[in-house]
Amino acid sequence: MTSLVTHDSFAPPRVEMLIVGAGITGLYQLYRALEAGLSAVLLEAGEGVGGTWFWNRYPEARFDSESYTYAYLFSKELYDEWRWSEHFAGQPEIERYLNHVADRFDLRRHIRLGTRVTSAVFDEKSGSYTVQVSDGTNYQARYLVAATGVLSVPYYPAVPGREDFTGESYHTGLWPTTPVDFKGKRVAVIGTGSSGGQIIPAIADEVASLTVYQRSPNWCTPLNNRPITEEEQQELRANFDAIKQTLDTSLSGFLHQPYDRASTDDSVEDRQAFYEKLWNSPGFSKMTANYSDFFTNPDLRKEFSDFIAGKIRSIVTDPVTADRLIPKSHIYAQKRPPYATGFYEAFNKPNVKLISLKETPIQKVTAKGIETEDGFQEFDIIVWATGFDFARALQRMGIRGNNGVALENAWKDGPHTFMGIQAAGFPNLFFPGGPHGAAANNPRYNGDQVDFTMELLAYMREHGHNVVEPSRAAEDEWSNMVSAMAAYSPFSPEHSYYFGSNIPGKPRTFLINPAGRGVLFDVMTKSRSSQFSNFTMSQAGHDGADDKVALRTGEYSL
Ligand code: NA7
Repeated sequence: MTSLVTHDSFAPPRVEMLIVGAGITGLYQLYRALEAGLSAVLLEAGEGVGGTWFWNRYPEARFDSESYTYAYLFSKELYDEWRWSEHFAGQPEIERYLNHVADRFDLRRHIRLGTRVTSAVFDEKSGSYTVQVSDGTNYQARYLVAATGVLSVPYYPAVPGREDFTGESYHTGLWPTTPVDFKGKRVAVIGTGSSGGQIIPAIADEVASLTVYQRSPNWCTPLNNRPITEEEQQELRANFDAIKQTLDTSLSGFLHQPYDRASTDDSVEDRQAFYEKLWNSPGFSKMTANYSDFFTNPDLRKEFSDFIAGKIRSIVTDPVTADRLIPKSHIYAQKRPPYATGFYEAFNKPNVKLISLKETPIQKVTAKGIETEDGFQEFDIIVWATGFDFARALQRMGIRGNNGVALENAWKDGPHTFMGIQAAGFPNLFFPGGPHGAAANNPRYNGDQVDFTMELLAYMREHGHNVVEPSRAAEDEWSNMVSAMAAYSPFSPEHSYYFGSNIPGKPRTFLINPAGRGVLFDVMTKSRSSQFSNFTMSQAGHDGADDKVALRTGEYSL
């Protein structure tokens, strides 16, 4: 086994790149680091690889981007040999895929599972991070890549008595690896976002009773999933180059073709027929292949919302329940919409009941169940499908940059970044897939960020640099762009977790890239062609050992 990291009784393990998080972005980063000849270790808190697709293993957790557009494109061999069974794969298949990738590219020996970072402090003299982890190991890392994701810190609302419940209690984002037996149980699901939208219809048939506690309804539309036929499998393989080209350049990172007509080009009747077509189309195409003025015309989004309201009324037989399931305070795309299968139909089952928390708020959770203003109900299982503290993971890792400044303090009013890749004052820290990043099909954006980082590091190596951070001017320009363009985003500061609106006390600031992939590409191109002039680079003194020398002489075996 190759020795990649130094380790003796005096020196901490030294590594050129330490990656945190074995999700889709972290695994890709590890692959690219090793390909470039860097010594690299990946630390993952979970007991398996997969990130989001390890933790969110609740029934019916699945992609709502097409499987082959969410998966890796860096290896044609990998693409050819992996046959996704469905257009939108379920969690078990996704987890198998990511494990296959870890094995296929011999990544596993660089991965430490069950290992959580507790602090990462930058040392200006050596130009490296000292990273402490939960098992007591202290790593010395030249580059620290936090591939910690944006939907990785589960949020539990502060409901009185939540911890008093003596039955089984689960958060969808922290689902156990041992199966949960729902059969014949009295179950409560709290939350009707994407996770609630998936788990509710999945368990409705087997439970004795299912009570859904909904605070705000969502514009949930059908995922329209189906198996990939043999003919489609062959097409997917035959068209790899064209598919890759589209996905590498598409502004949304999807294969969906934008529609070339504006809503004003069509009559009211034609628009209704078009909405019907969209209703039956896969996943996100309801947004990405909608009329060309979809994102700029709230009247159109209102009309599309009314169309969906009509669908809800036509599916849900009880008119009171149907009305409760129709959003009144936001229109389509002001919040990230869920795509699910059989969500509204589930409320027609005799054992499924909807409680509107707007009408009857939860008063407390007790040892046996949930009490609302309307009365008390006993449960065997409570499922918290209550979402995440978006992009929070990065700030709770104990990162300190220049002059010992904590990232948590530097970002107390919200993240400041350059391209969602780096922050001024935090040299050699990269956070692909973090705040100010992806705004549509995430892995495509996150991959752009990893690729750019590797180009930057290659340039530095060529020019004798080993410390890099963006200039304040570049960071300000990007962060000001994020704030200014947020006003043009369809997402609403009052309703969308992209503004942190779901977490009490969280600063209301836009957390993704509102200008999309086009602007990201432009800024990257300009940066490259100016020899990365919007970054400050330097060569830190070595603390007695060159990384490469350490690499060759190290005893620590992976
Ligand atoms: P979401 O989309 O943030 O949904 C969380 C749900 O939990 C949503 O319905 C919330 O209602 C509800 N919630 C939050 N706090 C409370 C309290 N205090 N009481 C009752 N209900 C509450 O998270 P998901 O896990 O479903 O999806 C996250 C992402 O995963 C999704 O966007 C995709 O990218 C995949 P609210 O709307 O805030 O009133």
